[in-house]
Amino acid sequence: MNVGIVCYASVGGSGVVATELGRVLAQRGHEVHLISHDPPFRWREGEPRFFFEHVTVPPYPLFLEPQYLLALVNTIVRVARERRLDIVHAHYAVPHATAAYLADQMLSAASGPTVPRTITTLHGTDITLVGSDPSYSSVVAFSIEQSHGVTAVSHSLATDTIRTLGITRDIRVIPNFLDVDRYQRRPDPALRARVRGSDQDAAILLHTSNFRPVKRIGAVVEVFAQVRARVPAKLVLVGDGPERRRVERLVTEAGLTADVQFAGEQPDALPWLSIADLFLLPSAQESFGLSALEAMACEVPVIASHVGGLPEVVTEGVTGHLRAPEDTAGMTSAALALLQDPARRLAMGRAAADDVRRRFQQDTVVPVYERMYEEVIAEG
Ligand code: GMT
Repeated sequence: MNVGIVCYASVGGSGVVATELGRVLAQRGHEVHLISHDPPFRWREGEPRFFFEHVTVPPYPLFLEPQYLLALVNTIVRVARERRLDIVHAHYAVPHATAAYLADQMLSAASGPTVPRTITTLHGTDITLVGSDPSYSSVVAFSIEQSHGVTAVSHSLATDTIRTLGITRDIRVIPNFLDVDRYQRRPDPALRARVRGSDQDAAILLHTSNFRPVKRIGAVVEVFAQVRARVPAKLVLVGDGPERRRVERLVTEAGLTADVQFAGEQPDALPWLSIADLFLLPSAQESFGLSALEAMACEVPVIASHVGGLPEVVTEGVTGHLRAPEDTAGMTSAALALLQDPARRLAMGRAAADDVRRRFQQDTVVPVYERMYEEVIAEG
């Protein structure tokens, strides 16, 4: 098949999933065109059958706001015609599902080769935060209804979409996935020793995200401060984003600067995940929690919020612990119990990696997307 994948290029779960899906589809023999405003950060030039199509938004002094949607629709139509796309797969509904719908209308109206079928994958904030905002909700709901196929990354997100946007069509749940041959714990004693510094007995707690308010990094620091009061520990914060300065201030005010390291945005989180003893994700909302899945694959038990799709990823007491988002005391107790029982923590880490292999590996999940493409093409 010839597949156009529309996604965001910025560091964020939906762009990562879209790019990895494209990569695996290309490896499986399909021709894949990633359509975005910049090369997605996981995309590399030169991989066979895996191309990047740039959306150019020309500036014009009259426009105070860039006309991204129009440029995107135009690019989808161009790529569909030039590359004879069979599928346009929009990742993140806002505004990609709308762009796919408009492109479909244009291509259907013109006589020409077969018109690609459209699929929208819902990732989370496109529904829970952005898409359900009254400023967008009508057009987002309409565009989702008009897609020839719709998927959501968790049952929780599918339910939220039906509840908040009143969607009536079938939403298929296809979970996020990982390349488990790559995502494995790869111990790096030098990095671990460097993070521990003068405290070589310290446990390492880790959080990775794009530092947005929904991630509640203040709660990460709070849990860490309470853990640190009881056992030697270090906290590594991987990523960057709007909350960074505020979190830096919190760390300074709590007198924790010697024990908290800001690692910044990392092209590869694997070395950091591989030195961690626990992963913290106390988000206010999380439709799936790809970062938790990455931690699990690296044998790191997850302490997270019991929200959204996280209970579909983390199994309470088996691969991690889930508490109400505001229950930082509960998260602290769960973290301390694991740190004070290394055998249990290690067993939980191994169970987590096994679970990722069993339920979330790319060789199992990507064929489900492939079958869905075939189905929507057959229905066309
Ligand atoms: O949450 C983010 O920071 C980014 C966001 C995105 O769309 O890029 O993530 C959402 O999609 C990810 C991939 O499907 C999910 O793993 C995240 O849970 C989801 N984020 C939220 O629901 C807050």
